[in-house]
Amino acid sequence: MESSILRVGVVGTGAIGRTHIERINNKLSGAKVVVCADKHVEFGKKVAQQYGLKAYESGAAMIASDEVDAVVVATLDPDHEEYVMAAIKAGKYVFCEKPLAPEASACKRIVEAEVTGGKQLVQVGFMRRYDPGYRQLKEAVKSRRYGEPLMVHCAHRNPSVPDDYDTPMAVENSMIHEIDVLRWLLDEEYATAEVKFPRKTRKAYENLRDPQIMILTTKSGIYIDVEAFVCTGHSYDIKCEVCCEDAILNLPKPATIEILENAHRGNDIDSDWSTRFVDAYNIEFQEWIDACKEGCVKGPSAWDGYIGQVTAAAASKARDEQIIVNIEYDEMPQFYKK
Ligand code: ISE
Repeated sequence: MESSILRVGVVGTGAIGRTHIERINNKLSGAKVVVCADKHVEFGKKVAQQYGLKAYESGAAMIASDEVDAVVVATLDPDHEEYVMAAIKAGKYVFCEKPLAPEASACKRIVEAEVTGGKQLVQVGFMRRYDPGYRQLKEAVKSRRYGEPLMVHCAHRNPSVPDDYDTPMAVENSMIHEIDVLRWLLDEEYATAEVKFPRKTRKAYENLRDPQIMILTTKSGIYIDVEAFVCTGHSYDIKCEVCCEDAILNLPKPATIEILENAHRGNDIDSDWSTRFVDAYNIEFQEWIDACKEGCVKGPSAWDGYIGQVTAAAASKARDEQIIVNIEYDEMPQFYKK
């Protein structure tokens, strides 16, 4: 496998699926998307034609086919489980967009199927772990050169969100990124979750409480606050400040030129996540391709996907009942211990 091309099948050809097809086929090395499938069969066929791929009418048939070495799942969230399970059954590496599945119980079924199958095959698309800035931050925290981390202050601000985005999605669709990346950054499990509602912005839809603040604590007592403000109307802005005993560590902003015009000094900033995290996506997929060819999974595992959903469920309960929820995880199977 090492020198040959990894043949990838993509199931789910919506916007994110198509960016993954373009990325793998035009920017990265060592793999090619050769086939695709979509529940909306005619749409899938159109996408296949546009990118010069073979279309399958069924995702399951595509995954089982000899034409595919590895699978990317980019369908709607409720369909992730079905296709990830099919890939495990076929013994193929599978990259599944976040979340692994909307319910923690479905993530648990995936974990159990993978453990029973005896080989780690699943990677979850938590791309922030690949952002060069978060990687620098992790190195700095891990070195303990600045003392123990005590508090983390984060912001997750979107200029706007689609009109089906509602109150639960702030945790389940947006802050799920912080839930994963902070656990990885601090190398610790969470203990409690709480969600507060500040005054609602006039820009939010009726079904959306915006902004929200999620408060997490870790087992060692680190205190984390994450502001999700998804209808700012002006910018995409991601912040992460780690207060350690001896220094404050800040997530670097992507570098852009400084512009002086009309008696104003400023910098262009990203207007959404697809440009802000483009390097993270490229690095994530290149490392996934390389690992598949080496015969292993190095990125966020099915277990990380399960932990993310258990934490999100606790934060959702905390939000709905306006209480502090203790977070309980199952014991990590030996299989995932590195
Ligand atoms: C979106 O689904 C993403 O995954 C983006 O990374 C995130 O910033 C945004 O808030 C979500 O809606």
